[in-house]
Amino acid sequence: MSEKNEENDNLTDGFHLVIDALKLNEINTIYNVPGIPITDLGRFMQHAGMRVLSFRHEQNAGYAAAIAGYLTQKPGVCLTVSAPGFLNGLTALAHATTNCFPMILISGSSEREIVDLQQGDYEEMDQMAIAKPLCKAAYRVLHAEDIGVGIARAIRAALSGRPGGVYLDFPAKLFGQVMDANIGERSLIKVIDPAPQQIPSSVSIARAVGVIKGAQRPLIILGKGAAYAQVDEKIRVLVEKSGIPYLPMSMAKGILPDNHPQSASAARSLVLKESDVVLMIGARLNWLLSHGKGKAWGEIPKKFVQIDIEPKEMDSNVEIVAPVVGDIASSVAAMINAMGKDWVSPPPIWTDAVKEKVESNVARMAPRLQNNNVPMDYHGALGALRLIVRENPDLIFVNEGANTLDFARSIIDMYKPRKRLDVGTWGVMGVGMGTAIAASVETGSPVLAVEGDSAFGFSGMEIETICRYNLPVCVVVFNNGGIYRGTDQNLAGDDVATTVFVKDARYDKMMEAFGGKGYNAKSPDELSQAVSAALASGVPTLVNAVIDPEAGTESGRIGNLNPQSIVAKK
Ligand code: OXT
Ligand code: ADP
Ligand code: MG
Repeated sequence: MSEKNEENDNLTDGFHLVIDALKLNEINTIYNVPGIPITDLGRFMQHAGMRVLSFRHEQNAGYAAAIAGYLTQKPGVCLTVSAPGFLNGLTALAHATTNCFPMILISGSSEREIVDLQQGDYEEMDQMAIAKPLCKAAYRVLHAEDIGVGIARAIRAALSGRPGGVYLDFPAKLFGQVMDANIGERSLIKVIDPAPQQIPSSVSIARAVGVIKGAQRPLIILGKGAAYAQVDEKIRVLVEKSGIPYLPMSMAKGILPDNHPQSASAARSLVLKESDVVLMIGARLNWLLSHGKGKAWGEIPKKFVQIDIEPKEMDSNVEIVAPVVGDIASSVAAMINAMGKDWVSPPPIWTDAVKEKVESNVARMAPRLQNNNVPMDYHGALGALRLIVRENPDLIFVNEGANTLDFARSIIDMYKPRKRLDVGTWGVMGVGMGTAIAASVETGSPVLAVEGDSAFGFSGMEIETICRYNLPVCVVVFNNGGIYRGTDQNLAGDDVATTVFVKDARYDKMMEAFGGKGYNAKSPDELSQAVSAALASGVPTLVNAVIDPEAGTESGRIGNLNPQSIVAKK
């Protein structure tokens, strides 16, 4: 049991029951911003040996919790105060749910009696009603004896089936409620088997293998669900045994090393267009895959096979001819079995065509990555970082921005699973520092966060948090002076254009303000030296990488999603 006042040894209260319930379920790290009514909870948690990381803004604490869930397969917990703190954390809860990351947002709240009568309590808000549509499940606990149940339900809801975000509402009064310590202890629940195996039916496996066997130009797409599942070896065996080219989605890069001979990353357009059978593993046919139809997928009719734990995902955009509903570990193992000993690899005419395209795209890009231009362009800067990541395959690469994101995704090869963490399904700017902090805290690995200057601004104040906990995080700000570019002009007034920032800003000085090390890099060589020194130092660092303000394009590679105005074209 956690520490309590000795005089009240036979009593416990809401504060301590929350702590004991979390610890019983091996949740020992909390991402929070303190305040009424949860300040003491954080203090008691620290007393009880939990790691409580305090952030400067709840949204960043929430993004940290979300990615912690992804990395550990345990729900990451974000703890906030009521109404405004809760709302600040809510974006991250929705982000976790959207990305299928297990997370629990615990928020203190005002008194029910006053909230429900709308009598204007301190930070009054019906938080649970607001959270409900944005998460997998939402629960409120009113009585201390129900804390164990509330936390158990939250853990199970976050982890079982398709993982996601859960909201737990703890009204202020709950924390002070007192009860007999023994009864309290007995009320706690250790969740047994929170993410049970979901074995796919043998019929579905036979159907899936049959469809793939008949393919002339098969393709495997690996998504971040496959990375989350932590069955990297099984996936390697499936891919290699099948002989089928595979395309990793952004955060699935590294499940197999990006230099794997079957990787079709550098032939993305070709394999989407030319394939005839596509096996999706833990990836959804959402906007990132053009919904499985249209120009990106070309003229050749496709047959989609999909492995996913969520039955409702099937047929969400196009027909899935062979749905395999099951967890990835069980499904991939069953597929390998069903492929048998005499599996024949796809025709070389297909695999050779993919390889040729990969080689020609890689060769075309190679010289651009070696340029030492000043000011730097994206290729020169990322060409330098690419080598550093290759030499340090264990570092975690955090990435956000538009051009900074899109160029890095294709240029920086990943060699190990779950090492690339980025903006996810929604393309959210602001995940950067929370993600970097949690990645460091949860894994102990060094972190390299490559950030557009706009993207960095969303969570930049958390570099104080990075310094406070002395985390080995190196932030590289790709400073092109704006969103997409730093060259836009407002032709109609004195204000600068909407996408443009202060010129020649020195983000490295921000890091120095909090005791970290700052570097300013104007060329790829300087960038390489700065990042190498920064990583070697093992302390918080920030490199201001001066990027040509003209180098980017509007919205990076997704400019096609911008609506066009006929009026503006006049
Ligand atoms: O096959 P083809 O020929 O097509 O070529 C492909 C690959 O085969 C090839 N390739 C390679 N070639 C050679 N070698 C190698 N190794 C190799 N690997 C691949 O390269 C191409 C491209 O490959 P890729 O990337 O796989 O393919 P593609 O077609 O790009 O993939 C499609 C997608 C959709 C899967 C992919 O594009 C993708 O994942 N996109 C994600 C995009 C995304 O999420 N963007 C972020 C949002 S943008 C925008 O919304 C921004 N905002 C608004 C905003 C947001 N987002 N959030 C919030 C809270 N508020 C506001 C803002 C404010 S971005 C932004 C800030 C931007 O400014 P910054 O300063 O931060 O950043 P800068 O732009 O740098 O200034
Ligand atoms: P990406 O963006 O990389 O394509 P998505 O987030 O769209 O990936 O898809 C991930 C998918 O993985 C979701 O549909 C989710 O239900 C599924 N998933 C997550 N974990 C598992 C698992 N253990 N077994 C099977 N499917 C899973
Ligand atoms: Mg920028």
